[in-house]
Amino acid sequence: MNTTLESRPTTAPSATHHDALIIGAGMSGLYQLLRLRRLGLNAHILEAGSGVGGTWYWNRYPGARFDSESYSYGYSFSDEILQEWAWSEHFAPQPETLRYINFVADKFDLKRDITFHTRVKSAHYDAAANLWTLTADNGPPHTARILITALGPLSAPTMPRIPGVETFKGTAYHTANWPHHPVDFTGKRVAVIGTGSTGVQTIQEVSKTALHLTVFQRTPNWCAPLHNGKIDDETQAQIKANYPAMFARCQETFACFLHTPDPRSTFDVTPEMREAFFEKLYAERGFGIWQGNFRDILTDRAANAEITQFVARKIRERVIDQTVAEKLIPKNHGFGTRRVPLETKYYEVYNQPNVSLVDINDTPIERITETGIKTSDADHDFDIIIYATGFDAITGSFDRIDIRGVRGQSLRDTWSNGPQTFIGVMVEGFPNMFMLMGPHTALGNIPRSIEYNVDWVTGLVAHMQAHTLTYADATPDAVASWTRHVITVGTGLLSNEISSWFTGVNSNVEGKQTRIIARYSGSAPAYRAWCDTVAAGGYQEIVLR
Ligand code: NA7
Repeated sequence: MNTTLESRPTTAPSATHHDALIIGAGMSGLYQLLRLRRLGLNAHILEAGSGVGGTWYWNRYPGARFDSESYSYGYSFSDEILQEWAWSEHFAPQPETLRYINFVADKFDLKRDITFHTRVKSAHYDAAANLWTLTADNGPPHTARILITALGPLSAPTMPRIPGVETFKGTAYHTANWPHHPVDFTGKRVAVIGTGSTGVQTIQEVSKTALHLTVFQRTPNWCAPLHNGKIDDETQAQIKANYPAMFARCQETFACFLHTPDPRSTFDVTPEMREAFFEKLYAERGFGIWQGNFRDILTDRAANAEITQFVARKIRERVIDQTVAEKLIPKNHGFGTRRVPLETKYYEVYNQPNVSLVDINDTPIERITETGIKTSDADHDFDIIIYATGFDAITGSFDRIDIRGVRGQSLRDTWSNGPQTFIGVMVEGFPNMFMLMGPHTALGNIPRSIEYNVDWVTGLVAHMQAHTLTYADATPDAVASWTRHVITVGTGLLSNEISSWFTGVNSNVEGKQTRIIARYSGSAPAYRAWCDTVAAGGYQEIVLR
């Protein structure tokens, strides 16, 4: 192979060397591997798990499934895959998604360039050699000219900081570290802590078989019906025939979902029309009620109050015990300002005799004991405790690796007051490090954003190859201006005024109690336009040599 980016290490002679190293074999890492391989680079993935899939490899908890339509979530780059793979449900369950990702990896023979069971601990840039050296929890160090982080924005699970967590003598799981064997809840007393979208999916499923399920809720979320269903043969044929149009639509919408905001404002229509529109959305599949609602529901408080009151009414109608209903209705944030969990009979679960809800604002958890959970007013005994307590999102997976740049500075310190990036892909002083789904990128329907991100990085790497360039670093001005832009675009959004993983807050992580603008919250088309302009302009915002 003869590429300009090919490089021989001058340091760490015992290290394994590649042209490019990718951390993570999830959907972004796999596609990036394929694209770099097609450029002729010797690219390699280091992956902590025993298989591919990232999010879909780790999150095997009961009930885990897509909240975006399956066919809008898969890779779009290969017609062959699109025609050969058939999704069974509108919102596929996790085992099917994991099979799909394995199918793609096998189709392109990607696994031969992946080292599994290898969790990267450090990545240090050596300025003299212009190389990155990575060390992992096992095996030799690895060196490469190019480092791609494909870590995933939701891949650093966090346990609650509750005294006694380690003392419980029953079985305990975090949803993102779920075992690979089935867990039987029959006849078991089960606790679930956490009511984000993971908790909601888990609760629905566990409540079907558990002897008793107790849900420990700190903040209720505004959930909306998923309306999942099997895909029949006729619909399957239509989906396969319409892929180009469907992906074209995803490229046009705000967040790459099939749904995009209605052009009308909430108060452009009469109260009757508004109610009818909300009813229609509530009866439709997927994120329509969140992503396809009136265009001002996430920016105008009065507009937001309308949809919020509508969904609150629905909860009151669906839950029999009105004391429980009131506990399930969020009081500190409006509909859609945090990630909306999609549900299938979630609220009805609380009408079952084998389910109870503990509002830990009323009766706080004091500690985990050997036999269960002690709140301020009772000792609850359990056989199984499930922690659906979420992730140190967006920056957490970076913080867990000791990443150091040109001056030996750590990325963690560089971002101590919030991330600073150039288009969410580069950080000044960390040359040749490219982030996929890093902070400040447009997330939305993640695989759509991943494909764009990977294509953009691949374009830059190809440009470097073509011009015999071996060094790329964003200028301080480019980083400052993108970071300012991200903050400007995010200002005024109601979702940036409430703590959640969207705003980088995690009560279980030291130093993550202050809200930051962690995501690019403009539209995906606007994000792509900015990035396309950079490429078309010859990458002037990047020092290339
Ligand atoms: P989330 O959405 O961050 O939810 C975590 C939940 O766990 C949430 O209800 C938290 O309550 C709760 N939590 C966290 N720590 C504690 C402690 N210490 N005590 C009690 N309750 C706690 O994570 P998910 O995994 O559900 O979803 C993450 C994303 O993955 C999701 O949005 C999808 O995009 C995929 P809180 O709200 O902080 O009061």
